[in-house]
Amino acid sequence: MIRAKLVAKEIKTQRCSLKRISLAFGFVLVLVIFPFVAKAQELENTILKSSNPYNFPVFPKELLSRFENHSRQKGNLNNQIDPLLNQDWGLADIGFFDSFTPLIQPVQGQVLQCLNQIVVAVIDTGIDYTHPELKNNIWANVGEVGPWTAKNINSSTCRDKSCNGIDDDGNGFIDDVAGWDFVNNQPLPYDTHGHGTHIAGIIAAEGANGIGTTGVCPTVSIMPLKYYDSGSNGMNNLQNTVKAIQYAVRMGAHIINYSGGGAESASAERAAIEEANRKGVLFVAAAGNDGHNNSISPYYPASYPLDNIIGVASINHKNQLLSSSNFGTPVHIAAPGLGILSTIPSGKFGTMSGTSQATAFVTGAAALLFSQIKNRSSVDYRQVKEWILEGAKPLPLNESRSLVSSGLLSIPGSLAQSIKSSLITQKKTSTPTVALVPVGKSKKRFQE
Ligand SMILES: [Ca+2]
Ligand SMILES: [Ca+2]
Ligand SMILES: [Ca+2]
Repeated sequence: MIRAKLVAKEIKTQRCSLKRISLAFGFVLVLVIFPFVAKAQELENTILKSSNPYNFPVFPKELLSRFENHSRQKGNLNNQIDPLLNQDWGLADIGFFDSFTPLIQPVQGQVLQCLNQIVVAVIDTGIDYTHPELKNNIWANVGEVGPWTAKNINSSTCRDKSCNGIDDDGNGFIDDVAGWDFVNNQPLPYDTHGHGTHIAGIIAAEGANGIGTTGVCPTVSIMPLKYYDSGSNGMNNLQNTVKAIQYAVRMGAHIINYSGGGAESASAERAAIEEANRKGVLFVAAAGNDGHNNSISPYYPASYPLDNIIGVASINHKNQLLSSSNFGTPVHIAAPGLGILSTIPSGKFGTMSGTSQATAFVTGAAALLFSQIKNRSSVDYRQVKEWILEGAKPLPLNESRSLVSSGLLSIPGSLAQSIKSSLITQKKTSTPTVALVPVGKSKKRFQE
């Protein structure tokens, strides 16, 4: 109750309306750019509706069977080219193809892998967990899976903890088998907006499966946490944000990706991120899409002075800051954020723009770096944040504005930092080799 009171107190400010405007602005960008979607590949994806009152899809059968087996076997690449990869200028810009991909022959004789044990909480509009690029990378709450039999065997058709209406792991959430929908307070965090699915794809779209594109860390686990709904008011969005952060920390996320925010701080939100800090959880946050200097006009949560936060600005394909992107020294790093191709609900692909997309690139890079650490129990986010910031590339100097405190996200740069540390595992192994169409030679050049 104290938490609700604290949150309510903060709501007296303009924070909440700003928070809504910020995300609404992102949605406008989506609408403007959505004609590109017509060029994108569409996939058949039959969605089975469950019996929940919101008519959200049930979890895919493959997902549930994987849960039941308690097996997280992933990374079995079927070695097919992802057909939209050459449209993904953001991956090329951050040097993804130079140093890490399960798809191409390693440049430096070593192959880096993303681990499904690394969990990234995506606190957003939900995720289309049925999307063929994402369904194999959805986090599993092992405390809510496994055989279950009702005392009266005829009283229920459910035979699994995921559907028994019981909070089997005692975390306060019933049947939260794959995250939680804080908007509707139920266990199917489905995305009816599109934003969260897009973010999840940038981080973890499955690689080398012959579909769409690939995420920066294509086998990492994504924990879907739905906090935002365009029909909800700002107070609810903020309260749901706090609950989602607390859930992510409690359930063992290593990284939290958050694209929302506003001009006013909220003590409950800050406290939740401080708790994440104490637990060693990295919090990657969008710098905001207002085009202002965060040194003068802070944007929260990105601007809380907590050392587990990485604030992210957005750039175009010329490495110039977007006019819509917030900037200034409280912002740590910049990443691609214009016309970014990724997954959208119902098995589709499309482009979206903003600091949200840039944030997801940094989160993917953090997941990649976490995956390389030999002994994660002795290393936390501080090391990963240091590698990312110290490995950044310089941004163009002709900008009149003070940009960000480090520079542009660079996968090779951050990996070079990590290798120096001797905390990572370097592997030499033979790997699948697939010829890619170099991004620079693609006829489908990105157009601003
Ligand atoms: Ca539970
Ligand atoms: Ca249950
Ligand atoms: Ca793919």
